[in-house]
Amino acid sequence: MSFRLYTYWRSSAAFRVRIALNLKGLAYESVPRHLMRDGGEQRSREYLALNPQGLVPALDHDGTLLTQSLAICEYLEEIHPEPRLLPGNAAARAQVRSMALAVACDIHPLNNLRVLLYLRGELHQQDEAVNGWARHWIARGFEALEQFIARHSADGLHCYGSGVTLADVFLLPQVFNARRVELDLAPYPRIKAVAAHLETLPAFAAARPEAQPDAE
Ligand SMILES: N[C@@H](CCC(=O)N[C@@H](CS)C(=O)NCC(=O)O)C(=O)O
Repeated sequence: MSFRLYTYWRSSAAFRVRIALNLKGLAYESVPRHLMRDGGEQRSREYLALNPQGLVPALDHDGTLLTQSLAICEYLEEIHPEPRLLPGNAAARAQVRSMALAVACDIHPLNNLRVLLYLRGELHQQDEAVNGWARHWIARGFEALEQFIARHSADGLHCYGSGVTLADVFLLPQVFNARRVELDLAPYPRIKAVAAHLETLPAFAAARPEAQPDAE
């Protein structure tokens, strides 16, 4: 069984998959694609042939190519169920997915590189306005996630219950993005407490951007 992960050290979507692979104890080869160099290696003809969306991550598992971080994480959960990242109960699973999707569908896409480049380029916005945009949409998402954690966390250290789930796998990379744009996290004490705990876990620590072979 061999895994090749098309990744970029700062990509929060690739960060999610790195965490999931680490949690499952699945070794993988990193295949970095630099998102800025030469106009973005994710837009090269060779990479678009793998992922027509021109986004990282993509995971090659023994010749099967998978894209979209949530689909990849759920695939890993299905082929390698332990440790479980989705609860056994249908309602609980939906609630965990709901938190992961709040990040993947509602927060992150508005702050993705190509969106920020469009704001800077075609819409002629300055860095401060672009960073303000990123902070605004992360803050809106975090306000809701703070309430979800209040509702679902059993220990204040995890988004859901008292163990790691896909909600945590998706939250921590978004917290890294929030720090990058200097969002004040003080209004989100529950998110801060969960993130502080997750950062102590080896699977999360090994997946962080600075620990990647292509980190600059
Ligand atoms: N929904 C996708 C998002 C993937 C994505 O947006 N990846 C970013 C890096 S975090 C990317 O490749 N951006 C390149 C670009 O915007 O050109 C997923 O979850 O995999």
